[in-house]
Amino acid sequence: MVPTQERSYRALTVDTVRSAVEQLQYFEDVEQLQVSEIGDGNLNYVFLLEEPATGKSLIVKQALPYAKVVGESWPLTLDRAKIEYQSLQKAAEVVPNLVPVVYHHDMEMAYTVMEDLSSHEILRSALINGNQYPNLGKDIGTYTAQTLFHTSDFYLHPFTKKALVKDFLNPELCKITEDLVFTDPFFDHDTNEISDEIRPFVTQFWQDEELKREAAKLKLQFLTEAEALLHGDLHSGSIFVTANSTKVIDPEFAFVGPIGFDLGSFLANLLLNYLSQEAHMKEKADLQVFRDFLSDTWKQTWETFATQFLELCKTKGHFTFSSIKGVAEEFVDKVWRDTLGFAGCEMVRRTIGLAQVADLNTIEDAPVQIDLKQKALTSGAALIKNRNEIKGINAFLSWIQEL
Ligand code: SR1
Ligand code: MG
Repeated sequence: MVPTQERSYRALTVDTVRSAVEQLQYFEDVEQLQVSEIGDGNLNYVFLLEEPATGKSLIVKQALPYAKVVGESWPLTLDRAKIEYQSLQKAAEVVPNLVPVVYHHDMEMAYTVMEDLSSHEILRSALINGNQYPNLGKDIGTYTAQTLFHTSDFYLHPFTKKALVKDFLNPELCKITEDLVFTDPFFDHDTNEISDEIRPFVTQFWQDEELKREAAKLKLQFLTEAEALLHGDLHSGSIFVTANSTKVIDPEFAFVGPIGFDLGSFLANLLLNYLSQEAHMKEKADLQVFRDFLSDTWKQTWETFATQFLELCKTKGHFTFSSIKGVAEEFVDKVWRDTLGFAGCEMVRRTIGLAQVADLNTIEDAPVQIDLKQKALTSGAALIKNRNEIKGINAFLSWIQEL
């Protein structure tokens, strides 16, 4: 039997995408829409549909049956579009102001119609340009605390929790992370992208047995610890910002996993930007101010997450032991250690693995870029190996000063 997906799926084009919004009766005249494909991610098509007469606009995001970043030789499940849609819906139950509004999802065609966030900027480019967002830490701390608590065993009935695990198995996208984050960058694998100039350093890096042992432990945690429904890919390319708005997008890697993975992904991308600013910021005084902003952002993220998560355990928790002193607190301490370790893995993968970051790769001065990539690898490895020794946010902020 032909699976439903294959029976009716067609890739949309700028000419056919109007059909995706016709039935919504959102626009006055779909024939008058201006359409452009604006996707710059690794996996999907993203169409922007604009109606000049009314000033209205929408986004149609469609999954392709392969990974766009590599091409048709890397087939990839269309199920990820449904996972993303369901994950956005779940997040909207608890943080509606921190995710885009979703108008429609078509399972067979694997597309979702959602709010146009063109008024926002992607956080990665905004940070590279040196822009500051005072609410960012509080918003990401709130997003993580609320989405993760409400999908964890601290809140859900065990039957509901297990149904959630089943609904969000997402094996193919998890496998991408298992390979690209937790395996390939620690070995000489052909998915890695390593220039000749940095290869001798990386070859040494791969000799570190302790690093590999600790990375293996983190990989096993990712494979086995079903703590809460994660975003699954919370880097600075998955966050849209304005001066007073933050929107988390793109949760197609969502699955029930270890909470520290979301926080660690966010932290790693702040740290990569922190390092890269040595090249992007021309004035030393500006560099210090901007790095202080990044450190403050992480402090606010962590403190907001920890405070809200513990408060939720106290006020809304259904886990019998939550009322016992220290149970929730020790869990949050464990999340802290995991966050540092996962951040280290994400730093390593974004430096030498597949899908690297513009923060480092747009540095034009080659020796400076190599030097900063080496620093990123060393810092990532230090986080992986020392995650149990950096105890708490203040110790971490001192550690950053040494970078
Ligand atoms: C083949 S997908 C490569 C990367 O893009 C996504 O953003 C994820 O981070 C994934 O690992
Ligand atoms: Mg993405």
